[in-house]
Amino acid sequence: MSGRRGSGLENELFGITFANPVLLAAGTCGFGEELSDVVELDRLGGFVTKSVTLEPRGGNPAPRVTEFRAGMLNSIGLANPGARDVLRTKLPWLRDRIRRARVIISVAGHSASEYAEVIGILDPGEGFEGFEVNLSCPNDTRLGGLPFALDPDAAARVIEAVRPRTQRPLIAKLAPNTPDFGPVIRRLEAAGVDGFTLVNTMPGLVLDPESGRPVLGAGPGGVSGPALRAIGVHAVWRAAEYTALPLIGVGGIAEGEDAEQYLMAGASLVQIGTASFWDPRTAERVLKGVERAVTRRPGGLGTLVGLARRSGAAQQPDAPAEAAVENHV
Ligand code: RRO
Repeated sequence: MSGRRGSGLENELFGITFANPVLLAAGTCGFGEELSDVVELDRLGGFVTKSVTLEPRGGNPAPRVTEFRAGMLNSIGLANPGARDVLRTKLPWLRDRIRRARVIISVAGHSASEYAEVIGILDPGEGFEGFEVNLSCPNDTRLGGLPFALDPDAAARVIEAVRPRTQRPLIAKLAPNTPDFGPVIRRLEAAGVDGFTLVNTMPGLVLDPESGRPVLGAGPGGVSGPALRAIGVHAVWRAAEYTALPLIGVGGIAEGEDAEQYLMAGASLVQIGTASFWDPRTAERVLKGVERAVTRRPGGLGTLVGLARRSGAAQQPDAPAEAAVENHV
């Protein structure tokens, strides 16, 4: 069975043991319960919940999702029941029903203090291991401004505000359209994050050719699916130049070899998003592919993680001297 002890797929990161490196991405599996009839969640390394805000949010006007040839565009608008309801109704289900998969709660907000309040409410709950701090939602930017992840000072203020509220791991989710990952990674590391997820969706727009109007009710949205894969792999590869903290790769993974690219670029875990909507068994298929790739290599998962960087192919003329590449396996 995938992920059994000695399978070579186990991975200890942030003080948590993941049975295998394949997780479901935030926003694609609700709070677990919604998917539990179609996906055997405990076969996976884990999953990340929908982002939780302080107050309940109804989300953006329909349609919220549309497909195009290279992927999907969404503008859900952070629809979620709010932190207090998640504590009361979602966490107990996770505590009672999830045995082996590691659960990460995604959190979001409009201000540093809102993130801190959300984490303050959820932290005493049970049934999860850590927080993914969503600093990069393209559809719900900090009031009147950029997503936090595109403003290293603002992003650091969020982590500084939440760090004292929890001892659990904090994983910052970054944006694909970050011009240079160095500044934001350095600031967030100094503020106390434990790792990074790369990447959120890419801002995009699909217009109806007849009317000339945006197809989505909210107008623009976030691009995911195959169109995002090369962008995400590149982001992980770049980020690994700046940090030795664990990286989680997400964007356009549908097959084992897509996940392998992320691992080779320097990710220790991967998340499956859009492809699960098209086939809920995608994550299990990706896991089987990764298992085959790991079995082919005598050193297990450790030989895959960061392989592209160790091969020398990643050497850039502008790579920082202190470039940090470590295997988190
Ligand atoms: O809810 C959304 O519209 C949404 C979020 Br919070 C996010 O982080 N990324 C995305 O593509 N959509």
